Amino acid sequence: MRVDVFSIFPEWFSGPLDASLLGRARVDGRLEVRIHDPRGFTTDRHRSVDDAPYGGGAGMVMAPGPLFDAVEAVGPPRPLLLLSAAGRRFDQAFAAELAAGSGFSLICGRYEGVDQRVADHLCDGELSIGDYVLAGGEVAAAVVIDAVTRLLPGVMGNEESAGEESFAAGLLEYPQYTRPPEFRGHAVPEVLRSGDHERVARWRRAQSLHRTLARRPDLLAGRPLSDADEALLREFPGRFPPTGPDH
Ligand code: JCQ
Repeated sequence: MRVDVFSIFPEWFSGPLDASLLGRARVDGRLEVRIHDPRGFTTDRHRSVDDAPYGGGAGMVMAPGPLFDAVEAVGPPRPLLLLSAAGRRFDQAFAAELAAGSGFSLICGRYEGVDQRVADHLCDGELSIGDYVLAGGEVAAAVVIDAVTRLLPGVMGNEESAGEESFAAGLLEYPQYTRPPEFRGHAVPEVLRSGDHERVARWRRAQSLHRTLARRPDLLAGRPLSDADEALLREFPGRFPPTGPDH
């Protein structure tokens, strides 16, 4: 998987891309990320990448020239996507689409925005990671690269987890526990220590369903539960437990 990123803060990526899963994927040759600085494609004495907005108003706008020049010089893999709160919402389905291809590219905006001609005549689309405003697209680019990379073949150490996730696709995860069996008076649910793997699997799915119904009913909207899932909720009627600090 090849990912090209256009950012005026290329040094920002050295931490996120070197650590943990992304760092290992790159060392293993499953992911290649190239960061390009549009400033390197400026021609003026001050190497400016931004300018005042036409029509007036506060702040600065990223100029089209350096971004067009950088993209045309590099020939990055497509689709080329602009990170922007005005874009199509990034989700797991789109992460899977990108992971199924051989590469994609991202443009990180900064300042008050990016000249509209970049979105209209250079990029293939605009991508949002959520309804909040970021100081720049770098954080959003790291989110997209992370979500795509963990879907690449051979990247996750545990290949089983991918299949388990698809079984529970569209539901929230069930709660996980590890040792000790009792911590500050709070016990691990008995079923998880029972050794009954079939019952554990049913309990986990019931917990995923309870959690999703309570916290993210929008994920189930329009799709009624199957008879089997209704039966699981009757077998394990406990609502997802309330959480809160002990103090
Ligand atoms: C992405 N949700 C929020 C920052 C300007 C396109 O112009 C700009 C883009 C950004 C970064 O993107 C976001 C964002 N998803 O803010 C400034």
